[in-house]
Amino acid sequence: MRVGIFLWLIIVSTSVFSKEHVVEIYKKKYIPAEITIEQGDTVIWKNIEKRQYHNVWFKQFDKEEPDYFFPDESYQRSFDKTGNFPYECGPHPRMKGTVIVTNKVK
Ligand SMILES: [Cu+2]
Repeated sequence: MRVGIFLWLIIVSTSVFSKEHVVEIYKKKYIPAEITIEQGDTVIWKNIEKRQYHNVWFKQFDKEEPDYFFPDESYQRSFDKTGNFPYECGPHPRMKGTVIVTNKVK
């Protein structure tokens, strides 16, 4: 019984404390290009261009290129494992970024 409550508290607190981070896409750049987050956090990429579409392609996760998203649209992904995760834009391979996922501070 006590263990059940304890586990429930852990689950609730990790979901409350997981954060969302925004990366803007403007003039064919990810801003910021490098972002450090904690395990369980979510990154939201927002396309704030005038008319240019992009995508966010983690080649180690996605064999197929993800769909493009257009101005005022966004794309998001959560990260459960620690590590450095580089990504790029399929149609613009010079656009590159990295998500660094660190251990959750207890
Ligand atoms: Cu692009």
